Amino acid sequence: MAVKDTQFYYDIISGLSEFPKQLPSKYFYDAIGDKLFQDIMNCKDYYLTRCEMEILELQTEDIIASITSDDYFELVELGPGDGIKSIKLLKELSRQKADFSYIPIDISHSVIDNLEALVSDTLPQVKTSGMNGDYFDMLNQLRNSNGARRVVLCLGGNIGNMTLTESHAFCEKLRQSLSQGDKIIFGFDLVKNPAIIRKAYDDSEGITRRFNLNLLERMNRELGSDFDVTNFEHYCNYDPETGSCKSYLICLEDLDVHFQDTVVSFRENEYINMEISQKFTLSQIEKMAQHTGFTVDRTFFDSKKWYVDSVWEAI
Ligand code: AVI
Repeated sequence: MAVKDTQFYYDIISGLSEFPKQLPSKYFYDAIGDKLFQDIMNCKDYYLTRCEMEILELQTEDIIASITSDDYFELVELGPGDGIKSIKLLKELSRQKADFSYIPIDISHSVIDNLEALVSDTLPQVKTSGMNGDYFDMLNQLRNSNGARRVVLCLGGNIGNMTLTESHAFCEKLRQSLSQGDKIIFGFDLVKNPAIIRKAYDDSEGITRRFNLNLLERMNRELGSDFDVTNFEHYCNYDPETGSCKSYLICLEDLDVHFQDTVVSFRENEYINMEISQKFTLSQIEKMAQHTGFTVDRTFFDSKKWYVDSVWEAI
């Protein structure tokens, strides 16, 4: 397929034609971006992963108790990543001999293949069948297949990468794909000291900076553009009034970037909107559940109360 006919090219050119310019953060994750994101998760300034791991490790039994009953259920994970978090729940479920199947859903074939291999190596007794594609298409397919009760995992704080309006719409759509009594476990990063949040997205090792710049390099690799990344600087700002942490790339001088015959012009100090990482209060979480057809069953905090895994039930 010609580069110009790809969704990637279309989304990039559309985003760079807007004012202010923006790039969809889902494109951060090529092979290099995946590796950089792993490094972010392991770096000392990025606390989200450690907080959620602590919750899943220390409160596994209570979490499992909040989602299981005697009936068979499907544990559906949206965007499972390397599965390292969900494996903790799978281990406990299988220790308790729970009657369930694990269904990870991701747009990426390699994520699903790797995860299926990992689960069959470490927990061969867990019935796993991954699905490739759009979350909602796959959830609707499942709903129409056997009517089993469903527990959906949305871990990692990924919901924060949407604006509040988008996350609200996402939860409404999720509710439409579920049935009464189905559950979700949502990971939310909470509001906290602004300096701690800002540091997580502007880490002292410069990994997040490289993660953002990698998207420009990815465009050069895959779309044949000629970004000189030394002309761009990573900038991030956390606004305690709105709870949103936004990252930008700032262009340091007037310049033209070529995508074959298409030219995108940048002015000195012009910014590209790269990513939003929304932080939540407990009452925002409660209201979002209420307004989208759910009730909050349980809230599991880490020891610092920086992050929650919130268990919702569809009503
Ligand atoms: C995937 N997501 C929850 C991360 C976050 O915290 O917003 C993505 C990220 N971007 C920069 N650092 C981490």
